[in-house]
Amino acid sequence: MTTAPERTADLYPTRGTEEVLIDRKDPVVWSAPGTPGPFTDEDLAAFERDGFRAVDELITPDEVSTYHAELERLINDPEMRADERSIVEPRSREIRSIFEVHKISEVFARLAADPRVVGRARQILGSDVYVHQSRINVKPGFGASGFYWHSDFETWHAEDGLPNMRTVSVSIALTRNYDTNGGLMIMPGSHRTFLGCAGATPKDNYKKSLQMQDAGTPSDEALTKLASAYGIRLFTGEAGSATWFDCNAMHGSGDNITPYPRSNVFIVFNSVENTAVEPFAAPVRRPEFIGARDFTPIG
Ligand SMILES: O=C(O)CCC(=O)C(=O)O
Ligand SMILES: [Fe+2]
Repeated sequence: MTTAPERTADLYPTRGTEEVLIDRKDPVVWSAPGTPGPFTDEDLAAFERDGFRAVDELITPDEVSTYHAELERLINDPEMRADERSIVEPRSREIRSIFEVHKISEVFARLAADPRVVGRARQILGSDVYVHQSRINVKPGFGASGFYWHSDFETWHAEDGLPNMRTVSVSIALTRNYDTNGGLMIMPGSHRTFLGCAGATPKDNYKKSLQMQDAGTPSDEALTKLASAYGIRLFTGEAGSATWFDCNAMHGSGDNITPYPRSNVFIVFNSVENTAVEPFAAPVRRPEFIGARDFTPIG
């Protein structure tokens, strides 16, 4: 008797002919209440409800100086500029993002493995975790472009093959995030609805999408519906503050036309019980510096 090869069911179809809204099929907080860690039960309940949780001083001002100096070193390093993991602004040609900073830099590796960081990720995901992606988003002043509305999970599912919503991001501010310099906006509660996007994924989509998102972009109608239902929250905070957000939260950020850079480091943790399979809606996998295939637990 022959058996068909094992396939992971696709709980979240996307990139088809039509845009679809589907209820979330996965828990938001995967650990049992009372699981020890830096988050309190109240924090976890708020995360479950809103799809995010802000932490005022995740790292100290001294640590901010260290990490910010490392960011400056990386973006001013000519070798880094030539590296495929650096993404430049289409207009100014300044560095916009550097991927895989936890592999490039020992300093950022330490941050990704810090118990204040991994401990929270473990509490949310209810298991050991590994880094699916890390990046610094520099957002220099005077015209850095924003990130159009998206759900990270939509892309990670379609293009990187993450099966379930068991992934969480932390954005740690390394400069002050004002209400004017392109801070992160999230629709609270939007993490409960999956927006399957219309349109097939072109090959090598990632090259374009890292500068400007196209495939995987929600329609105006869907965004209007979600914003009317959930509202929009803007995150501000001192350097050292952090925002934890669910992989399916609808989020984005505007351009930064102020003189004040908005530089954050993002670390994405995935559960070791949700490792990547083949992409669900893309012809090829993205490179590993964007979607990791090394599932070694961190911390
Ligand atoms: O840096 C931002 O404002 C948002 C970035 C983001 O959503 C992402 O990197 O997926
Ligand atoms: Fe995102």
